Amino acid sequence: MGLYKTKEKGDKKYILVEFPYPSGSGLHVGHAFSFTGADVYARYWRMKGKRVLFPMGWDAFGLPTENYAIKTKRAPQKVTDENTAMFKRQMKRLAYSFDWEREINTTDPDYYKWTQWIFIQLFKKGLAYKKEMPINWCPICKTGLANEEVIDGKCERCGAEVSRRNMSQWIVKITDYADKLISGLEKTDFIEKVKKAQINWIGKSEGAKINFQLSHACRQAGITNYELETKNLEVFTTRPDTLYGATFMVIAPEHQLSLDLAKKNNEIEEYIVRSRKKSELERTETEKEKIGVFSGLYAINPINNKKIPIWISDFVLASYGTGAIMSVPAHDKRDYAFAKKYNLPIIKVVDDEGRMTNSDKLNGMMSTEAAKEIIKRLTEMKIGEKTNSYHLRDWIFSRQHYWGEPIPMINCPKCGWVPVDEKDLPIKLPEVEAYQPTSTGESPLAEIEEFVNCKCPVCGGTARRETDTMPNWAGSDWYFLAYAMSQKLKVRKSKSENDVFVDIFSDSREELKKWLPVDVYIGGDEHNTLHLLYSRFIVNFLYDIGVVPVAEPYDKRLSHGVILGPDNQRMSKSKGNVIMPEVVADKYGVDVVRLYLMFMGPFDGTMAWNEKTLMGVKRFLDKWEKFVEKQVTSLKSKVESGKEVKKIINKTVAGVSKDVEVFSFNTAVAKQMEMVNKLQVESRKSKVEREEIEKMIKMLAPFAPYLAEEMWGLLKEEKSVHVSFWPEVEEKYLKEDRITIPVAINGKVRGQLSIINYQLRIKEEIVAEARKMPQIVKWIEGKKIIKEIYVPGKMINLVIN
Ligand code: ANZ
Ligand code: ZN
Repeated sequence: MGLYKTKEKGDKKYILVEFPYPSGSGLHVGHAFSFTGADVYARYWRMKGKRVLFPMGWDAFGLPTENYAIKTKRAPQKVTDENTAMFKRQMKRLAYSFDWEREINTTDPDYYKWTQWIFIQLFKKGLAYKKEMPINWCPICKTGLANEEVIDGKCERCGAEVSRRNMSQWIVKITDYADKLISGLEKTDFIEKVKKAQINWIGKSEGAKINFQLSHACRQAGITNYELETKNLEVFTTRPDTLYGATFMVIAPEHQLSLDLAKKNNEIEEYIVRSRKKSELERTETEKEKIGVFSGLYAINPINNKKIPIWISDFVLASYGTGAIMSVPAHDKRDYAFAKKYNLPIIKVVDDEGRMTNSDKLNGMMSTEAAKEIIKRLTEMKIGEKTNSYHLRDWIFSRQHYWGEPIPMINCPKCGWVPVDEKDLPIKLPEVEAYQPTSTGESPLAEIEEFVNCKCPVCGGTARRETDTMPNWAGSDWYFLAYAMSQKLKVRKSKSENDVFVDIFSDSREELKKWLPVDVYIGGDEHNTLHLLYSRFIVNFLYDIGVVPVAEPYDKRLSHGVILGPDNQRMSKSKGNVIMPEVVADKYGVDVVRLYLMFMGPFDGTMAWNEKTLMGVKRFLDKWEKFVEKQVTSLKSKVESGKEVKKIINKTVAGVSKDVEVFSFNTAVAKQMEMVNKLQVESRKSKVEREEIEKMIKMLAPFAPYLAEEMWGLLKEEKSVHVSFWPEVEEKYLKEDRITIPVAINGKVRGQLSIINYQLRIKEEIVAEARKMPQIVKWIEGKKIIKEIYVPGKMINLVIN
């Protein structure tokens, strides 16, 4: 018992694998694949004497459980409890060596108390604010939908066309951390693909802001009576060098100027209404035809004082840059399409050599230089400056759903939005009768008066509680911190509810220092953008407010591969090609499942399930067992292995160690297969001594823990093989073998070839080396080689005519 409890001493190794969403259908083979890889890795380092932290928990808030609860009228917490119990049983069955004492669950109030606490800290630092934002709205279900619930623009539940609707939402200002989230990557050891995913998602563009004055002339032309809030138009451009080519401007339909104009202009108003229905993706697709309306206004291009028309079109997004652009149709595809459609002038300002043209005094200058020059001039005139823009958006943090963490905020008529007093955390989810959102799109919490009505923590007056809950990402933002602090979380739990508030983070300072950062984080490609970014942001933030000792939570990030069904298709219930690891384990045993998963291909590969290979793995385990059993029984008298046996085993230990350390589990298994084959031949001549048998068993232990333990038992060891130490490699057996063999032409010896490790090499390689020897080249040059004979380790004979 307690074999895998986290040790207190030694070098730390924090091995994290993404915690699952405990769905009703149980652990699937994708889980089993990544968990087995992580488990082999954890077991290996534990045997190497490291202080390994290898925890597991449940990311259990979210829609599938809520939808199931709505359908079956059961409490989501009950459903979650059942599902986690099933997952846990299945994980234990598959022999994953998690430290269950550190298990956490995001839906446990003692856990989400801290998810709420983190939100309050964000609010206190000005990083959470409330704002009207469009949400997906299903007019039939009368409910807001998460993006995941919108499939091809339709409601996942009823199939109705989803529209957009404005609702007041909590927004978290992740954009304040855009630069840090890019530069912080330098401190990490993520694989390149993951770093790229992070950088692309943040999408930093370097460019300039330029201010265009609205033309007075145009305002006199009949529209002066409009009370325009905007007197000038600021744009963001990545190409300030093309300013001479800006022949018109385009503003987003949601831009303040568009909204002002719409008050008096039906055409514009209609256009805005139509655009609202479209998704951003639809709006920005380059292939789609660009349609717009003329605003009736003109602006002045500050570089040449030319009057240019201002158009309204939805290919310009309100949420990026300034929501307005200067259009340079000669150098931008979308602008070009728009100019063609509406017959607007196109002026080329950079030639094919990258030199300026049609740009007055800048003509002939390289465009990169011109960009600097233009920014300099605009800055002097105080109408522009160098700036960056980020595609990353602030994070919409509100969900109008039941099954999530209540956002711990209170709206007071006198004080506005104020956070819940920290002493009152957690704000627990109240029990409700029905779990679907209300007809106004609010969460069902809005209908529970006892929940909603509260006292303002600042002035004591009557106030109303926020009824939105947090997004699914919130609980997984900091769970790896919770594992490290789990003992403290538990202590809190055992204390009475109205206990004084104790800041668990400062209470766990030592634990956090002891374990962070996570050394290796294993997860799926699908989480390489959002989850990784959100959790990195939260930890960066917690670091800034002095709560955690590191800014970057993860050192290495690794993505595991995907397992397809036997038909080479993605597994899905509808295709009927789903493999359940538990079912396979029932049939062939846990060790076979584990070893097969590790052997089937590279850890980051995409592989189809293959019953034949699985049977091959099973045969190997049988062979391995028979071999080891036989050797153990012949151990009665003291035996000593021959040198060849020692060489084979020590080389395998060296190879397997290296492979496991770089997550090359399939080759680590292949090496053990090859080892048994060689030993079967060798053992006819020589015995295998106890020490070497131990090595074999230990090497298999991380992969096939049951069989290894059983064979270990035959050796009458007192303690489990799983607390033994990983075998040492005896270097002397790793030395390269070098032999010299004669090379003959038509039977006559013409030279001597020296070969390294001949046992490990194939005929073709060795013959190729012989053919390159100068003494041999002079005999075979221009001749045809009819036959190549190689007697392994003995000689080569080339037959020519
Ligand atoms: C003039 C120009 C000339 C531009 C040229 C590009 C090429 P990225 O790289 O994505 O940052 N833009 C700016 N704000 C926009 C918005 N809210 N919606 C749609 N487009 C917007 O793109 C920046 C470029 O996209 C900006 O530079 C602007 O067009 C456009 F030859 O300005 B450019
Ligand atoms: Zn108040």
